Amino acid sequence: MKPCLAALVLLCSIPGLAYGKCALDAALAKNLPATLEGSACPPATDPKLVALKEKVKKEKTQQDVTINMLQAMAAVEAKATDMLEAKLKKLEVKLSVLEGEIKRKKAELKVEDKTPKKQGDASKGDFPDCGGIKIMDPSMKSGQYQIKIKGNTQKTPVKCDMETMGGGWTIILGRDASQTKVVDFNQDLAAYKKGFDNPPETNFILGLDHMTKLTSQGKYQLLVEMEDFDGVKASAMYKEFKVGDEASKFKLTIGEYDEATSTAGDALFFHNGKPFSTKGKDNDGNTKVDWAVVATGGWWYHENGYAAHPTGQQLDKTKKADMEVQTINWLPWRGYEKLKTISFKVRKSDFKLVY
Ligand SMILES: [Ca+2]
Repeated sequence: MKPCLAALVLLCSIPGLAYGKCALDAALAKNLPATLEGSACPPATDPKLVALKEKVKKEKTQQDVTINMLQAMAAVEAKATDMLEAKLKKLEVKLSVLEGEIKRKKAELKVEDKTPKKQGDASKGDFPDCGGIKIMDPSMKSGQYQIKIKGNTQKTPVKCDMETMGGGWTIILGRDASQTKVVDFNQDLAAYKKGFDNPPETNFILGLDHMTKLTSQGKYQLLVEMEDFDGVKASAMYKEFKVGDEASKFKLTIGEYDEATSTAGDALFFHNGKPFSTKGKDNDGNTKVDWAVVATGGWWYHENGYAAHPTGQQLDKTKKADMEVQTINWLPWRGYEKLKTISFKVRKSDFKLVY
């Protein structure tokens, strides 16, 4: 027996391992130049063969990703249609309710609120979130503050939005692709647990551990704001946002999308109930695609990828990613077209300013 044939027989006798490999080699060898033709078992280290195999593997991954991208887009479009139909029905009811609402609000304004202001010192981190600081002193401006999240021994530096819709928003994620300082969001679970770019500037995420504790302090609503590269803005409001603990793989809970105040379309329904995935922690439920690796971010990836992707690469207008699933996106609004900015802000549902 020729040495090569002997090696082939030996390799192919290992069940489930060598047979597929040899069969693939043989199939690939058919497309190779004449020098390799007829070889029963071409050497595995042949650079042409290795490159070919790599190419086939890459094309397969790209194919899987494309199929999933289309499925995600279809789900988003179906949801948008459903929502439009529901909206039409709701509008009629709303119209009749509005009059009563206006009367009620007018009456409320006349009643003086006797609730005492909360006492404390914002500079000492006496408050559990930005809403607490704003309620204590409504004159507080947007910027960096220290908060003391229940269950944490340390204070946490956070960025607060003290203006939008009454203010009091704790910003848990911020992206701005136009910034020259680039922050890498392709990080592992340890980094996402802790959060990065602290204290927060423009491209940052509050740690998952902090998100878990923060959103356990009460019921929180979520405001997502975004802007494209033409300066057009959109937003999405959700009535609930909650992050589970590490045992639940930081499971995401997303409440009802608030159509009345939102313009960007609902993307987060797609991620509701999903665990968090990062490189090294593939929890997306898709056995063929490792979405955190393919999309180069950490996120509550769905088995078909994502409908929202604020943790994509920080790419300015002129720059391109290797794959379009690697950018900052909000599918119902701009599809896979990359966005310039996006931010996620949370505030207690019962937030109310006391003047
Ligand atoms: Ca996967």
